[in-house]
Amino acid sequence: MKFHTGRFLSSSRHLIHLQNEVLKNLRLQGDVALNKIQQKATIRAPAIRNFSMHSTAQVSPDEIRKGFSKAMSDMYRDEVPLYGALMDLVAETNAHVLDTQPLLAQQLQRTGEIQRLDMERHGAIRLGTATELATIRRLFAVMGMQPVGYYDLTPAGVPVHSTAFRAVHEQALQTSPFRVFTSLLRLELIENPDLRAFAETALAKRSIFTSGALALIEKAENQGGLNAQDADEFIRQALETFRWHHTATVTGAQYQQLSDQHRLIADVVAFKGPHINHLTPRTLDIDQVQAAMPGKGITPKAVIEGPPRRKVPILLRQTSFKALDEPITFTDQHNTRGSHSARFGEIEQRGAALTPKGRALYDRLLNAARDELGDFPNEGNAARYNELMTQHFGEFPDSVDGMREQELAYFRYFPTEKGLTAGSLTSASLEDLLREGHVKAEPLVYEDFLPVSAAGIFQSNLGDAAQTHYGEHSNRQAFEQALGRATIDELGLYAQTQRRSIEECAQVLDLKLF
Ligand code: OOG
Ligand code: NI
Repeated sequence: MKFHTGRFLSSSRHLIHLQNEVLKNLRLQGDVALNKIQQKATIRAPAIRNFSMHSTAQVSPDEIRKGFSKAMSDMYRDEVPLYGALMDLVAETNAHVLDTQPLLAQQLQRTGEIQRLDMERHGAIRLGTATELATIRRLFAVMGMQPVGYYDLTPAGVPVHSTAFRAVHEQALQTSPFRVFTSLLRLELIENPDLRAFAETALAKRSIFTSGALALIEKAENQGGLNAQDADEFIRQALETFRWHHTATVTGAQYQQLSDQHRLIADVVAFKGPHINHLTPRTLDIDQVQAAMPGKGITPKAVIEGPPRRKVPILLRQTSFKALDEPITFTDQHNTRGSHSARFGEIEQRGAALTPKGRALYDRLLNAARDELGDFPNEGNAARYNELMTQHFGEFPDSVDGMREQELAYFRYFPTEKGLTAGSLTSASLEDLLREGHVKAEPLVYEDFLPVSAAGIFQSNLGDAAQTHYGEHSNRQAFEQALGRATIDELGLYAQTQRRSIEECAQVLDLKLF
């Protein structure tokens, strides 16, 4: 491998030097420094972004996303108090984990993840039409979010397919890791032609974006960005699309018909807009939070989705609490008499992104455990499911070295102090550098979602009526046509981040790597 010295690399080299200076100081100051970092991370997230105060220059999409994520969180906390309770519990647990696991705290400092921990959250929405999906793609692009991955949920009886809008570069993710799991309803799966026609008409009538949001999306596209004042206004206008509405757009009987077909269809078709249905904070120990939830009046679902507990976490583990019954007024009622449940709570713990080989192993072990269980995991078989998962995942190496040697995960490489002060290196292989302790490998965090887990989260909120079987196959092409562009392959993104970190190591250590 050969490296070029470019402007980008030399400035990132400077940055890494700075980071390492900071790290050196941190190590000296220990826990005190850690507390400072946490405080700083909290202080840095302002209550309401007000870009107008700064300048007339364009605001970076990453800053707009950061502001939007905060505004969304504030709105959701106001509307769903249990979300606030969950956030507090996660913050408490994370602080405890950082206090009691200094090695983990150091690792999070090295990778910079500690600065994004408090900002970390993902949400989800469900859309009804191709136009809505194409427009939301443009809206998210203003905030530097692109569609990553394609998820087909129909094998699990959920009539949607989805993508995740998120930032794609590690530096952008560092500013704000906000993601939105975005699903498109597959109306073609409604068998009853009258009901399908009704759903199509209802969706065609609604307009889920404010005219202000549409105008600012266009302005951003034409100008290549937004100035401070426009960015503030954009956040306010964009937020409206995700708001909860207490009134439905259909009669009680129509709602019932849609719901009888599939509760998810009613959730999309019967409302003015695609209300955000959850916002998920990231915890450092999901088992601890799961165990503490009942004590806070929150009832979690029976099993944690994703891989079992491990020393080196991989991919994504998630658990949720059931959607709340909320009062709704239908068009033929004057008072609030109906109810609808859509909004729920969820927490996640993120681990290493897996290579195609690692992912194939994960899928094989997960399928084996589920096949042996012979049923969807539920309250009745949860203990057995956990046992089977632990048993089958025994085959998955549970150490950084083991995962590296077998090329099961992606890593980021960081120069160590020893490497920085070594001085006399001229050329080396990555393996040499690792062996000599000049470079350290840290698992690259998984930024995406898992289809089987997503199906489990959907199911836990939909109840038994949702166990429909759809004959149709996955239709990525139709999804991308509706979206107006191809979805990005997440594995390529991880490989690029890994490669950039190796190049930066070579630059900082003034090395030619081979
Ligand atoms: C999305 C469910 C999937 C996740 O984290 O996998 C999800 C939805 O219910 O709309 O949130
Ligand atoms: Ni989620």
